[in-house]
Parts: sequence; C-alpha cells; structure tokens
Amino acid sequence: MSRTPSWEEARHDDLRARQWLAGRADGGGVSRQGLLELGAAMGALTAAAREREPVAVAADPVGVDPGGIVKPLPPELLTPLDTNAEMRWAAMAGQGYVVPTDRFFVRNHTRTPAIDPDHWRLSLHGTGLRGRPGRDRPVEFGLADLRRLPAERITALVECAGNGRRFFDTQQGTPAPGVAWGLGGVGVASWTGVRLSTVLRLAGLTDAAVDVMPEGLDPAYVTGGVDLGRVRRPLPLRKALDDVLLAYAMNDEPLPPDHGFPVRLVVPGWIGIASIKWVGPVEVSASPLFSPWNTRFYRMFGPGHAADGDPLTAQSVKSAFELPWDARVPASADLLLRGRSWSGNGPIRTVEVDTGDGWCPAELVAADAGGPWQRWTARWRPPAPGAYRLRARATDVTGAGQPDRAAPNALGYLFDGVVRHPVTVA
Ligand SMILES: Nc1nc2c(c(=O)[nH]1)N[C@H]1C(S)=C(S)[C@@H](COP(=O)(O)O)O[C@H]1N2
Ligand SMILES: [Mo]
Repeated sequence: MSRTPSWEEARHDDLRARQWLAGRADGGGVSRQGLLELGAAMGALTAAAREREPVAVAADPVGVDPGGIVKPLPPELLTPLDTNAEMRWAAMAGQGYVVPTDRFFVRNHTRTPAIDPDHWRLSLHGTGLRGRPGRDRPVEFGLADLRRLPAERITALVECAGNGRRFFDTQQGTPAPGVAWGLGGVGVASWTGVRLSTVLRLAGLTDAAVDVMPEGLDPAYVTGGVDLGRVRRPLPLRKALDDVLLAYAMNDEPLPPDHGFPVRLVVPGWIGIASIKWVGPVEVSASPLFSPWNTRFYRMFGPGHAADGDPLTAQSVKSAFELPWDARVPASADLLLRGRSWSGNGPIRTVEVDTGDGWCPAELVAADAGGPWQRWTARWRPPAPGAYRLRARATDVTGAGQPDRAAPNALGYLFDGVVRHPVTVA
C-alpha cells in the first residue's frame, strides 16, 4: 500500500485554514463568525483547564453516558468515556494482529445513528464533478452498487488524535479539555470496501476538483453553544485518489453500527477524524473547503504555536503494555511482557523497555515489520514484591521517538511521552 507522506496532511490543513481565515474557502453552513465565537469559548475553556476551574462553556458533553453506543461495553474490554468507549489494553493480551471488533474503541461526537441500508445512498455533489455545477442532481450509489465494484481489503490503524490525552494531566500536570483517553483510543482492523478513487471517477470527477469532503449521517455536533453541523472534514484530492477506502466490512463482517454502518471512510496514516463514519453526502469541490474539524479542532494551539493554531502533524509515536492498569503479578516468576508500538510516520524500528533498572531492547515480532503497528515482548523477573512503573518507548523509521515528557498543547493532541505503567508485584 502506498503511504502519503505525513507532511502532506499538515500542509493541506494549514493551507485550507489560512484560506478560510482570508475568506477564500467554503465551510458548508458554518459561519466564520460562529467559529470565531466558539474559538473564544474554547480559549476560556483551555485557560480554565490550566487553572483547573469549571467554566460555563463545555467543549464536550462531559459526563454524558455512552448510551449512544450500540455494542455491549463489558468492563473487561471497554471503558466508557463520555459518549465514547476506550479499549482496555489488557483485552489485547493473547490476541492476534488486529483488534477484535467487540473491543475496538468507539469515538462518537454524538451517537451511533440507526441507518436503513435499503434507503441509504452515498451521494456525491459539487463543483468538482462533471455537469453544470449546482444544478445537476447528485450522483448516487446504493450499498449493492458499491458491493458490485472491485473490492479491496486493507489492514489499517485508526487512532484518535487525542489518544493519550489523560497523561498530559496525570503525568505532567497540564490537563487539556476533551475526552480523557488513556492509550486505548487506537485500533488496527482489516477493512474491506471500494476505493474512493473508483467512486469519484465513476461520479464524473474533473481536473478542476481540489478537495473532497465526506459528511457523516450522525446528529449535528453542538458545542460551546454553537451548532457545527454534521461531522465532516476535507481531504485533498491527492489523498482521496491515493489509498482511501469506502469500507463496508470490518474484520470480514459487515461494518457494525458503531463503526460506521453501512459505509465509512478509512484514511490510512491520517488522524482518526479523517475516517468519517456513516458517510452520506460527499462534496467534491473545485474550490478549497474547510470544516470546524480542521480549523477550530485538530490543530495545535497554545504557547509555541501560531495564534490560529498549527496543523497537526502525523500521529505521534506511542507504546502500550497489554496489561491491566495497576496489574498484579506474582513475585519470583519469569514474566513475558507484551505490548505494541505505533507511529503515524511509518513503521517502528526499535522498542525498549525499562522495568526499573535501565532501558533494554524489546524483541520485535518479525511478522509485523512494515505494518501499521508492531508487537513486541520483553522478559522480566521481578526482583522483589512492591510497586513498579514499567516503561516502553519506541523509535520509528524517521527517527522520531518518545520523550520522557510530551510538549503540551491547549487541546491535548499528539501525546508522545513515555507512559509509566503501574504494576504491583505481590
Ligand atoms: N460521522 C462521524 N465520523 C467520525 C466520528 C464521528 O463522531 N462522526 N468520529 C471520528 C473520530 S474523532 C475518530 S477517532 C474515528 C473513530 O473511529 P471508531 O469509532 O470506529 O473507532 O471516527 C471518526 N469518524
Ligand atoms: Mo478522534
């Protein structure tokens, strides 16, 4: 599979945000004023988060129960977090390369919609398609139409840009608003579907097209008193024509409701929000597009960043042990620690583990080389009963690694610090 360099996502985001600020990009329904007001509200919120004070505006429906998720949430597999559910890393012990669907994390801005597959349509429209812009009816595909097109199966990682956000607070004392993910806002699955490029070409893509914006059919997202409309985010045409899939199956079963039934995007290598679930309308535009999800959110704000925020780069390097948080393990036993590491820049090259007496190389599972994440093992014989902090850190092919302390940013994205995993030897 080809891989679009990660800088391309950053460059595209930055360009579109600047065009939007200059009034030269279309946002499909959200006014610039509305977003600026939200920006002020978010500013108050992030300031308050730094001060640890409650404020009147809420960034996310904090405390909302995950009743909008359809699948069961057994506590040994998933932990509810507001409208979302986080995978428990202990639930990956003994599993294969992919995350079984029953424990794959769920990130819902609102709730999982019930969609009737017989009436569902993928509906493409916009000035980047052949025909008289604005006057022609959209080009539609039903589920059966998509299934008749050439199918492709890929193994791809989906990770929320806020994965690891909790550790900005618990390890570094710089809390950020938003979903307080540990390390379980990530998963790898196999995805089957049709290439977005195939559908775009059938719909009459022209040379004038520059951006493609898929939109979810879940309820509109309201935050800080502003209705931002449906979840959507533009992709540059180059990425849309590269390796993006319109997936209708996950781990060889029909896509489950929580993961985008009947059809979602899978955008390999890009942050999770790019992989729009429950996709319905797709705008194909000859002019640049923006959405709140690449201007107001999913940018780096705060000290050391531009006033309008810097674009997110690729997902950061992370490592996780397949152990319960505060695991209890027997003393004087030989343990085989297992874990996984991953990076948005590309494959992992090395992993090291520290159980308390220095960094030692972990053994990489050879079969995973070059894939979206890397399994590893490390032997440990706990010397004595007591409390331990296990650490793992990885380096990817670009040389990016994991610092002891992640650089904070106002919205708590791209945590890359080494996580201290508590273990009690009894
Ligand atoms: N329509 C829609 N698509 C969406 C979202 C959403 O709330 N609505 N959440 C996004 C985010 S932020 C992430 S991280 C991924 C999560 O995919 P998953 O729930 O299948 O794990 O879906 C993305 N696609
Ligand atoms: Mo996300």
